Amino acid sequence: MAQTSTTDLTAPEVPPIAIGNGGEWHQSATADQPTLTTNQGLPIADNQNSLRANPKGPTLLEDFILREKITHFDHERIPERIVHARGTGAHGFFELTHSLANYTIAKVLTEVGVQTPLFTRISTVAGGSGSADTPRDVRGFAVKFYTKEGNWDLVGNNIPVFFIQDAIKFPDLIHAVKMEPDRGFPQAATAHDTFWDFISLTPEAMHMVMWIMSDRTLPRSLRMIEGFGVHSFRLINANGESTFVKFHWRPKLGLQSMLWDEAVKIAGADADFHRRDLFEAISAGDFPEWDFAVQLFTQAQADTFPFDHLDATKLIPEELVPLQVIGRMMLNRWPDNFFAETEQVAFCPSHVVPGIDFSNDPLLQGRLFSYLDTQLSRLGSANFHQIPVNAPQCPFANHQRDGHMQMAQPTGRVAYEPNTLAADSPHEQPALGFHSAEVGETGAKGRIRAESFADHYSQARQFYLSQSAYEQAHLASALVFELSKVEHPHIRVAMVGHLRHINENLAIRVASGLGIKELPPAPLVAMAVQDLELSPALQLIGKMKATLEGRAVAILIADGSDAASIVAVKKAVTAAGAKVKMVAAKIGNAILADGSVLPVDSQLAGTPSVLFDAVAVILSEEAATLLGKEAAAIDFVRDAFGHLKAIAVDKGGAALLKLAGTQQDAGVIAIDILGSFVTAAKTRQWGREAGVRGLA
Ligand code: HDE
Repeated sequence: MAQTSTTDLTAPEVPPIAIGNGGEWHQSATADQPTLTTNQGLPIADNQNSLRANPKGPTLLEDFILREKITHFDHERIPERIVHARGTGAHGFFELTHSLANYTIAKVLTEVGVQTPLFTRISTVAGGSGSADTPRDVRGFAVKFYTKEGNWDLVGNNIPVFFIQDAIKFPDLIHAVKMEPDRGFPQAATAHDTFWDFISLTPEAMHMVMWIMSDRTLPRSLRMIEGFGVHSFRLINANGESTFVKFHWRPKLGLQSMLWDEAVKIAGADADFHRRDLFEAISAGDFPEWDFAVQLFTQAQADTFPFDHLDATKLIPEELVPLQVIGRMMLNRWPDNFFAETEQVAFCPSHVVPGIDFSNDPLLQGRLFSYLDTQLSRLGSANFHQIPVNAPQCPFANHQRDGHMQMAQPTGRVAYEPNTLAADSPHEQPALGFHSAEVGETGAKGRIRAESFADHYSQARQFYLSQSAYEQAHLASALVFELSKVEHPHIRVAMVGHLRHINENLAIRVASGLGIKELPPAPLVAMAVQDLELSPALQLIGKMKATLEGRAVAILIADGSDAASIVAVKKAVTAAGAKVKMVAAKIGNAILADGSVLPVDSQLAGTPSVLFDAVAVILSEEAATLLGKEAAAIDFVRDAFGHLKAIAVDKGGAALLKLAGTQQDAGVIAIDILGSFVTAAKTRQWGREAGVRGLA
């Protein structure tokens, strides 16, 4: 159900409405209002009626105004992205805090203090553009830096590894995950046969499977996700020496995820939950921020890693190569127009600047082709770089010309280089221009996967074992949920076989959740699974920040609630950085016990507690009795408890919890010890989980 945003809601002064022939309404223009025109600039006198042969007669073909308007409307849509169709974006800047001048000549990475404008789009992968924000899915994390030396697009994800090692498998992966072709469902979901069929036949995906079944794919807010460039890239310095680099974004608000049950319910309560959250934060001046960090390493170091860094199904643990924070990104401006900017923005991993180059990662190599290619069918023209959101913000010039929707109007007779006829025409610049890293290549051509890409399970094991017990339980339960939606038993069994290579106990938990009595044999492996050192940095709960910054608290109230308690809760949680909403059975005003009038922000039936991080329930005892008969109120408190949230209660609040059959625990806190509530609200009541949910 739709929610209103934090915009100026005061009614504008509207000119009077006149009733014309047939009772239709015309809003007459004031002198200072711009005139409505056709695309040719013709002033329009009547935008309510088409041209008809007589008042009840047919519409005339002659009506060029109608035809122009409808024709434009008919062609309003462009193809949505094949993957990552659902996304939201914002403008901002990148500021470098530490120079990488020893490693690269890229100005964006060497000029400390300079702010580089950028546009960032965060997306889900599988769903269509109209799908919900909260399915279990990877989030795309694409940043276009408008640098002085051209656009640099860092097109990454919120997970540091990928499903496959070679680009040639990408269309199969995506066909398997998208809705099944014969039935047209499920939308935005991996929990179906074709996805798990493909995965069960693709052992290289097992590490990514651990990540997507973890809570990483259920972010609480897009402001609370990490971003990764995934592939190794190269930095090239002034001497032409190159160093490998992995790029990372780290959210200042810390990582936080939803529980699966919350994600499911939020999809119904507010399908735009993430988009709205980002919009509201930026509108309120609460600008999301990420640290930008790099892992730098040489070929000699890479040779000692127990995996191949060119294999995108592997990550480099932070414990092996520490992250160096070198800058920050802030998103501080919402686009003026969703279509013009967020929909038309075209990211391409091949957009780099001098000093940044590609590695031989075969997945990256395929991407270098795909993104430019897809823009041609999505944006319809080789001139997509002229769309304002895609255009470099530095001078750019070459001799490419013409094409659909050419906006530039070059002058002169020269459209080639070299030339002697136009001294001021663009020429190549060996000193300033882009140079590829000088890398020697030897060996025989062939469709061959390197031996070093053969280990598919060691990092999957490392990931699973590095998680906290709560996260392991969520991951195992996610696998049970997903595989229980798979109709073909042999696919479920095959997946359990793979899990045995990752961790026997995980395989047992999942098998038991799926009712598989006997563990299937594990598939043959090309390479023995290694026990890598655990990496606590891979945890999510471990990276949560105990804070209410960027979080939201609901206060459930009714007529007769205690004003002083409401004020005290609001003050305490606002001081800790949270946004507060008053929720009541009716929108409008509540008349509190002391006779004061308090505006209500949201109606209870449309505002379940899943939309908040913590709740307070402040009610008179009569109101509690009344709300005890209201399913939405019972769900409100029962879900808050089931979702491990801190709950502050006064006497009436406690009575409602009792009516909802909710237990008491350390996370249910009397309103008079507000400090404890604020502390508890900054995290989840993890200890409660075993008592409220049967996890695998
Ligand atoms: Fe993409 N991917 N991808 N991808 N990808 C697209 O480009 C592709 C991959 C990622 O907000 C498409 O403009 C291939 C990895 C993001 O606009 C398309 C392969 C990673 C976005 C495409 C991959 C990504 C896309 C669809 C395997 C993380 C959204 C529309 C070789 C590092 C960008 C478009 C935005 C979008 C192809 C794998 C991230 C079809 C062939 C790995 C964030 O070109």
